[in-house]
Amino acid sequence: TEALAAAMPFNATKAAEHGFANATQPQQGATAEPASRLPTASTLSEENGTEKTGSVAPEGVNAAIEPLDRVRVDSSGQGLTTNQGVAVSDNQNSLKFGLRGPALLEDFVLREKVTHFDHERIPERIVHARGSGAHGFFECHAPLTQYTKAAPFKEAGKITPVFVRFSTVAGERGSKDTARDVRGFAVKFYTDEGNWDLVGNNMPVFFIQDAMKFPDLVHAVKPEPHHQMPQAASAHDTFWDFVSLMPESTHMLMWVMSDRAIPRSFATMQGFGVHSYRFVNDAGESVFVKFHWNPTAGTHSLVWDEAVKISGADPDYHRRDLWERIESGAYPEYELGVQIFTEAQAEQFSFDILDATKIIPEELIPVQPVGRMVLNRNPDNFFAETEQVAFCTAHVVPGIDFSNDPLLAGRIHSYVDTQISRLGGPNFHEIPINSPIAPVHNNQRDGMHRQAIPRGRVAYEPNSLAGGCPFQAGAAQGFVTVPARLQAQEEQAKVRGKPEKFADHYTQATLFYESQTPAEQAHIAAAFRFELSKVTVPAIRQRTVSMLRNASEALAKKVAEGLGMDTLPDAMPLALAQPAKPEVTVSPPLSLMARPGDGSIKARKIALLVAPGVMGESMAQVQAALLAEGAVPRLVAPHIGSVATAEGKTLDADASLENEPGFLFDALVLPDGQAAVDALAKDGHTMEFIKDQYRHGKTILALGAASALLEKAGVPATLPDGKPDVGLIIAPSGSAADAVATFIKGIALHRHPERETD
Ligand code: HDE
Repeated sequence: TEALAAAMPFNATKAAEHGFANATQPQQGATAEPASRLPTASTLSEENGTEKTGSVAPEGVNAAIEPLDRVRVDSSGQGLTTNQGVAVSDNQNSLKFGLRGPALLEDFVLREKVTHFDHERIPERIVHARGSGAHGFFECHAPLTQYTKAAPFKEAGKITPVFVRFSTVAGERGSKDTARDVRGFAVKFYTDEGNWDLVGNNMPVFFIQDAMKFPDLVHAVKPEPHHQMPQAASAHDTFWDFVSLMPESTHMLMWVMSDRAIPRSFATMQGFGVHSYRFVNDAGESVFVKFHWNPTAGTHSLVWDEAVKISGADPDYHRRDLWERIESGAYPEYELGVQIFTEAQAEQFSFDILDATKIIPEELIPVQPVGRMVLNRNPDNFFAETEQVAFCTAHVVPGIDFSNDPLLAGRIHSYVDTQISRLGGPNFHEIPINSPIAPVHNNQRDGMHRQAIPRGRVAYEPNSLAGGCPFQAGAAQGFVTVPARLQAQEEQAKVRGKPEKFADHYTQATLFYESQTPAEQAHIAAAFRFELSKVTVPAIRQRTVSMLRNASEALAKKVAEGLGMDTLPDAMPLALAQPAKPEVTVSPPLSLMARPGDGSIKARKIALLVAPGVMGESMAQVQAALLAEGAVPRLVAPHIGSVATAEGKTLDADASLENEPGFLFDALVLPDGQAAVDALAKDGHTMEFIKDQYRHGKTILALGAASALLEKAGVPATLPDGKPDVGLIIAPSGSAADAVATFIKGIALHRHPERETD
């Protein structure tokens, strides 16, 4: 029927995959399938959106989803079949010769099932194996056509669908989310002029300057080859051996030892394109550009003790957070900013813009907001989408071009190459999550897993037999590489080497460290101390400290003290004796504190401790106020299930003190009601809960009788310097409704580092 044909635009003979197998045997004169049997367009995110949890993905906003509909399988109400569409009568027993007899080779149902199973795994990514993905859209603020003809920036309000994958770098596919590591921030824009992949990280610089060193870096950070330890960690000999012999890594080490390496959420970290790219406009004029993603929720990280504990209690912490934010309608959102500069400006900088170990301070070239990205839809299937998505720096569209950054050059090769082995051949672009929404027409043919069925006898160009099609698009439509600038005569020889400014390895490491708040500086020192304490070879520790002396004497001293070194080793000799004077020596936006966010507490997880005898009314007031702000309050009790309140009602506890410990929450409410307080005071978990919340700088609201719990846990009433602690709110009985407003403001500050003493 027409309705059926419309629902299966690509291949009507594959109806079973579309979830309505009966349609393969249409009855004479049959009418359209009932609507309930047609493939559903909704994902879990849509189905689970409720009034309570928030809105659902706006209809029609994501054009990249429609092509995926073609391959969506919805088995509800369907019978089981083989891959050939043959109905399976018995999915419990293999075919045997008699009940106790041998299994038979002819059992194609069993063999197909097991053979498929045997091949279910594909090689994991050599780096960035652990990742989580989401669909969304990019919306352009204003036309950027003065600089670029790239499709997403053509007009105000233009929507381009995206798929984003966040990842850690070093760990394997099943490793913990909260490892100290760089985070990948890869965005696939399905533009109407082809796919553009902006494959970035959550830090704007990198360890090395030249692709030649990438395999060495990765071999050094991965688990050591003889015993495969440690997993998802840089705290081991080979990593520090390598980086301490590569002083160009000093700047990146500052970032990785900072709280940036342990984000609270993918929704609260920045993203960066890292390299200088080019924008190209219609006239073929080009400028350089650096890309920045800034989270609307602000930047917010964990503290190390918290990250370590979370990795045990919830290794999927970031994946779960991303999923739950989207399911509840608290969509992660980021502003895209660009730093635009010319070749002439670049020549004046004290650093080389082709060097990926350098940033361009925002004071020098401001970051202009150009659009926003919203992640509003969870994938239907992790493997089909998040695992099979293939990002490539080589995927650019007209209007975007490369710079000569030698690290980028290596990447342009590597990503396509790695997909060929990871996804089993050259046709990975046909996997639904990778296929562009722009039409694809060329003379490439065959290869493993080919999906398209090209028609006709012509697979070459020029041709006359197909009227010259597909024809060359020409310079007006097609991608035209920006002609490289002519270089000075002496630079034109083939060389293996680097420009001189690449040899300044420390100026920007100093800039980063000097731009941090005291608490952040303390965390950096603690991270170096932690990592180097795991290094077993003293010479490697020494060499690292001698390298750090060139970036910051103060930091080197703190780290040396932390390692029990009596004297500081000599500073490492400089590769460039007199580095150029930097334009900027302190850059406040480099601190995470510079981006507090929009003040919202959406998706924050807040523990409301309860026990029998709790004053239920006051808890209900706090709970309602938090829900109204889009936060996620959870009632945590000595055990799950019902809890009797002082008012003779019951509450239903969502979690127990044991299965959801304190460090999994952003804030804490302690209950009023003497009996509840007495019961909680007896439970060792309560004390751990409160201590962790306090130590990790979380906002705590103690209602009425609960102040006794604070005392028992040894929580001081004021900060170490005697000043009031704004993150600690003690509300007398009956004042919960008033206190909750202060509590919410405290949570919006993310954390209270001024408490830290350890
Ligand atoms: Fe990657 N990188 N990389 N990288 N990278 C990969 O590609 C590589 C670099 C980044 O979620 C691989 O599909 C080389 C910088 C992200 O699927 C591989 C060099 C930056 C992801 C590869 C670099 C990145 C990858 C592994 C130095 C930040 C995950 C699997 C020349 C700007 C993408 C894959 C995803 C993944 C190579 C350096 C970011 C092997 C050779 C710098 C976010 O191709």
